[in-house]
Amino acid sequence: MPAIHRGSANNSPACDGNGPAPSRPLIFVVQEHHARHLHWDFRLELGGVLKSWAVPKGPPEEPGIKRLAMMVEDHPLDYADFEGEIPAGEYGAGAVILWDHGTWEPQGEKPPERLLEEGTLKLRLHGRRLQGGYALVRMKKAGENAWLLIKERSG
Ligand SMILES: [Mn+2]
Repeated sequence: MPAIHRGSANNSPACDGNGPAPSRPLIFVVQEHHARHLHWDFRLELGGVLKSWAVPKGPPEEPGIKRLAMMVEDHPLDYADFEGEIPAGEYGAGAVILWDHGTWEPQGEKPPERLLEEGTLKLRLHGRRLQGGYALVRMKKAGENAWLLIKERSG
């Protein structure tokens, strides 16, 4: 078993137990998905996966607008640059178009994983289309998976 060094010469930030944070910015993508019902898949890199929401009307671009966002299963990170045709007969069959991509920053003092568990995550997006302050807020009365994706008025 390898020794774990905790010497005082180690000035790196305290480990929070969630593994090392990536040394590059976190990525986000939005994929326009022409499945049986057109929707946009909003995906945020977090904890080595893409946390994912299906947004039937697309992510808001104007301040103050809220859109229903249904949380779906995590996707692997390497799905972030997928574009193309999901074959007929497979789940989600139809064209997938990369609608936006960029980086994002969680806001707030607590780890973003915890904020998601609690049901309110504020973030800043740096994409080609989506820019500035957003919030993801779980709708408690509408079922476990229903969230709102909100473009905030300030920034
Ligand atoms: Mn989809």
